[in-house]
Amino acid sequence: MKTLITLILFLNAQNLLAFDFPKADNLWLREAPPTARMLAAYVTVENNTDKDLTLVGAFAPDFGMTEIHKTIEVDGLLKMREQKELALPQQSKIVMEPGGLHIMLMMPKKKFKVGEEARICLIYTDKNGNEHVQHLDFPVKKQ
Ligand SMILES: [Cu+2]
Repeated sequence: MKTLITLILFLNAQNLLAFDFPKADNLWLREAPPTARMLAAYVTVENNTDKDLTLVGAFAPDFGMTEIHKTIEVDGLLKMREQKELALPQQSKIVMEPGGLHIMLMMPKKKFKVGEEARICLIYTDKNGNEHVQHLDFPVKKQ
């Protein structure tokens, strides 16, 4: 019985590992003054898998709150809007970069210096509504 349970756990773990995540490139967390209450991170995710996905959010253990935002201009003012769902069909990509889409990291629990990394996890759903969490390490860089 114990062997069977171990085998089932092992197979489940294999299934989790087998999930094909979008390719993540150009990851970086923008260095901010030590007093900053909000930091921004950027990444390009390219869906080369055979599944249509939706990016539905992010979380980061070193921050109290994490959202995906888009900077938009409204009447000459720059505003940020939360993006609760970003479609990422097969063979498409989402580009996050300064002035546009970004991962907004709020309430930092520690300070980040250039050369360090921050763990940020992207949450995707597939067409069956299953969640898939991609764990990524973002190097801290100067802007
Ligand atoms: Cu923002």
